[in-house]
Amino acid sequence: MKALVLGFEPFNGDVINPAAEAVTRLRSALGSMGVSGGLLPTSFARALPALDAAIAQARPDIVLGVGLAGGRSALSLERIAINLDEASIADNDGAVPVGLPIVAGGPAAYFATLPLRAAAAALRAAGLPASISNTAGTFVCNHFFYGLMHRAAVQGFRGGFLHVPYLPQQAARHGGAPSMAIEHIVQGIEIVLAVAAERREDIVASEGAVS
Ligand code: PCA
Repeated sequence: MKALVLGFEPFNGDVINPAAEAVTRLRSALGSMGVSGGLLPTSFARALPALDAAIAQARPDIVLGVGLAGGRSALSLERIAINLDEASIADNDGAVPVGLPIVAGGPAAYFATLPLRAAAAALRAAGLPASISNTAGTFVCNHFFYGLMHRAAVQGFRGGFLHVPYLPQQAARHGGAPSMAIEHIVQGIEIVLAVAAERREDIVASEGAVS
């Protein structure tokens, strides 16, 4: 079993992104699962080509994208990626796409194929705030997540996306915003991977069956 974890670089003028910080701190193996990490440009044009290059190199069974959702208080397991780019800020190339499909003629949405409820339960059992989110937004993270699941459906690997809170040093600049220490974000990613290595997705087939 091989996992590939890709984290987004800083964006919107910030100099740090907890997602990028976390992927460089992951252990290279979790039990029998090999883990490789990589960075993603926060760019509508370049994020999916970077994904393709990383997949070609790592040949993963599981791909987890990680991005910042500033303002959220918990590790957010994203359930659904939608076929829409609708930016309200510029990406790192200055692009602000509005009302555009990600894959013309593609399905409206894809579900993550990781065991989200089991992962959320495991995160909470470890003392980490966690929730399942039903929107990854319509910026670069959703764009990447949709492209990831489109590829997963064709290529046969499993995929998902985790949004993480601000780091404390970022929250200090955004008065009152919630934050999470980098150690806890890293621990959370590793828990999600470990649960995903053990069990299949929990939508449809085993609805409600997390034990
Ligand atoms: N978060 C943004 C893009 C990059 C990132 O880390 C998002 O949620 O779309």
